[in-house]
Amino acid sequence: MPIDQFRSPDYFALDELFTEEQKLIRETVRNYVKKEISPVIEAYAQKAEFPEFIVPQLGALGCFGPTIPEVYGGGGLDHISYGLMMQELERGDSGVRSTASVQGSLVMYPIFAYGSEEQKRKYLPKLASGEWLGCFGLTEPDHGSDPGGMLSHFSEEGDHYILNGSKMWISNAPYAQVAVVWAKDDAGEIRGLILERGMPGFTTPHTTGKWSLRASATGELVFDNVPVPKENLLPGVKGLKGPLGCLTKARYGIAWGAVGAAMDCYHTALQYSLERVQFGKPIASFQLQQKKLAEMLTEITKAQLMNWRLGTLMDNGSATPQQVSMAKRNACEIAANIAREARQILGGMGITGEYTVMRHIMNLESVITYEGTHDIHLLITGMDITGINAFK
Ligand code: TGC
Ligand code: FAD
Repeated sequence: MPIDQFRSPDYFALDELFTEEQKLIRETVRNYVKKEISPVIEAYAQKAEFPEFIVPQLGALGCFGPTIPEVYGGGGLDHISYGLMMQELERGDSGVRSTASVQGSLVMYPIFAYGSEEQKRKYLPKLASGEWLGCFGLTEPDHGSDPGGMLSHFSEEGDHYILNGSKMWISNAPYAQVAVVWAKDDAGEIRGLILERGMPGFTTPHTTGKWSLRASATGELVFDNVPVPKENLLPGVKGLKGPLGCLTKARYGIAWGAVGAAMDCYHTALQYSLERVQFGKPIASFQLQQKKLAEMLTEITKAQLMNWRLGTLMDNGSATPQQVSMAKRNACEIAANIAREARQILGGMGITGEYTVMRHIMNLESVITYEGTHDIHLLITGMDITGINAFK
């Protein structure tokens, strides 16, 4: 792959809205991606291998739990900084951002928001540093968009619970030491449990054959009469709002991340179109190619502005989950469209691993589906504006 010479499009001078600290954080993660991720990620994706070496590196960089307070090993940062980190990681590869999203928003966040003080002290620092990798088990074979119907179940037995059931499509699962798992108790209430690798009856089979997110490890979680100590129950939440609250945090990160992938595709297509000569001229001089590039930049700019505003709302505590759904859905849609247009600008070269675009296209097929599908986020917006639930 050519050397990563990414330059960020900033057509509406958004940099003026970021603090010096936010810009420094962005540059640090961008430089990390250029140095450590871009040179090797295509090979990992081609081999469908998880680059395990990134876990301690992302921890050292502060990409795990950037908004969690420092006392628990987090970064104590604002949401714009968190968003910029996710943007830069996904600019490199959606799978790398996925690793960070799951660890920070879906494993550390529920332990921070719903966990006991002992649980926070035991798990958060090791997860923040990347000493431990975590995963989040909500989706089941028969319950994806409708997680409220989950079948995983636990019952009390003496000083512990016995957990049975299974989860599928779980990012990080094959490598995780810790799993935050959502299951129903005897009263049918959804609760969160912290599982650790090595608990009897707990296995994490690897999911193979993916054409998307190939550099991210995906697996199942299988619970066969797993004894879970009672102190591993998250005491602070009951019901579907527990996992959905974590998803709001993670979907926000995806809104920024998908724009990062779009920015990379735009940058690649612009450079290529200026260098590639056909009919005696750079292809950038043809109106059809300029239309593609101009529309890409317009959509990136709109999405950047939406993310920035959403970040400020997250920081003042007034962002709604529905606003997050709109931003996640919009970012995934524009990124998927931009990636496809960029691939066309690259002609035949666009399908090769010489360039990042085809990998982004394939990755975005997962990003547009996980953490709530494109349809589900549209229905969330529809319900918010009409007051009518069209899910059921
Ligand atoms: P519903 O009755 O609407 O809601 C149940 C309770 O939850 C509350 N709530 C939320 N709370 C916080 N944040 C949100 N985003 C929330 N959305 C809803 C709601 O107020 C209610 O609270 P309460 O107090 O009344 O009990 O639930 P429903 O069963 O009708 O389902 C609604 C629906 C379809 C929107 C929801 O279930 C949904 O979002 N489905 C999509 C499932 C999903 O996103 N799964 C993601 C799995 S994890 C994943 O994909 C990780 S990939 C990570 C990576 O690799 O990057
Ligand atoms: P389904 O829910 O079966 O949906 C199939 C289609 O039906 C979709 O187009 C959907 O939009 C549509 N549909 C469903 N309901 C409705 C409705 N009411 N109205 C209109 N259309 C509807 N999950 C985790 O818990 N943890 C993870 O770490 C995780 N990582 C993932 C990693 C990858 C690579 C992938 C692909 C998935 C991951 N997921 C994870 C699962 C992901 O969240 C689900 O795939 C997603 O929520 C959709 O569920 P489903 O695949 O069962 O599709």
